[in-house]
Formats: sequence, C-alpha cells, structure tokens
Amino acid sequence: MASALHNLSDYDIHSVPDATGLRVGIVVSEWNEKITGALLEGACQTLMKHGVREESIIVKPVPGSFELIYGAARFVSSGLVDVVIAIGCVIRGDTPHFDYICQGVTQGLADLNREGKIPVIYGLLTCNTLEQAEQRSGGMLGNKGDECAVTAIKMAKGWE
Ligand code: DLZ
Repeated sequence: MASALHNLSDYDIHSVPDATGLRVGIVVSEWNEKITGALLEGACQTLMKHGVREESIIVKPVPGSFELIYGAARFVSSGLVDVVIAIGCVIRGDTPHFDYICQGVTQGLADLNREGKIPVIYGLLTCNTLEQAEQRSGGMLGNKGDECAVTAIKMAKGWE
C-alpha cells in the first residue's frame, strides 16, 4: 500500500498475540535523535500495551544507523532477548552516502534474519527530507515504531 494512504500506527489490535513474557532488544541510532527517539517511544509504548514488561525491554543506543547491524548482531548472539528491533533514520543528503548506508543496513539486517535465530525487525526510516521522517515518527502518517513493535510481537510469538 502506498505510504500516502497508510498510517503506520493503524492495526487490528485483535490480530496481535498477547506479549506477556516477551523479552525485546531495541538498538537505536543516535543520528537524527529527535526522530529515532520518537520511534523508540512509540515502539516501547506499543510493546507495553500488549503485555511486555518495561524491565523486559533492553535499549542499546548506537552512534549511527550503520552501527545498527553490530548492535542487532550482539543482541541476537546474547540469548537475552526473543526479538530485536533496529531503529534508525537516514535522510538523503547531497552525496551517495545515503544509498550506501541504507543498502548496508538493509543487507546486514537481512543477513541476520537469514540466520533464523531470532527475528530482527527493520525500523529504519529512509527519507528524502526531514519532513517525511517527522510524518512517520508520530506525525500524519503515524509512527513506524508502533508498526515495528506489532511486527516484533507477531514474529516472536508466531514462531514459538
Ligand atoms: C555519516 C552519516 C550520515 C551522513 N548520515 C546519516 C543519517 O542520515 N542517519 C544515520 O543514522 N547515520 C548517518 N551517518 C552515520 C553513519 O550511520 C555511521 O554512524 C558512520 O558512518 C560511522 O560508521
């Protein structure tokens, strides 16, 4: 569905399994912190709404989105969590840097999922402008953090 029509926070609450007992690792990029902070807040609120205890959510900051791969990999190998959410925001600049970071992070997180140990949820906003990022982090298009939390619960509970 085109994002212009899709509010990232819209979902059928009855389609989400009870998440009591779930342990969640969240790795979050400090780059574009206002945006990633709002995504993190959305993810945590939605996880707790579905039964995840606050103390069962481990949050690890990393400097930029490229470091999400390492952070997520550490969570996967730690055995401490059932699912990982990687949160970042890359905004297009004047150089090809945007493309390299987006491709690198996407590939890195995809590789972790291919290992099949625990699910790694893709919470990377890849936007042309700051305004687009704001719209997707609690603005008119909802909050991708909410969507990531719902996806994390469905993936972790669906494969128990
Ligand atoms: C260097 C860089 C640039 C230009 N832009 C972003 C961005 O929009 N979003 C983001 O999360 N990180 C950015 N970074 C930092 C890189 O992700 C990474 O932290 C550095 O290249 C060091 O590995």
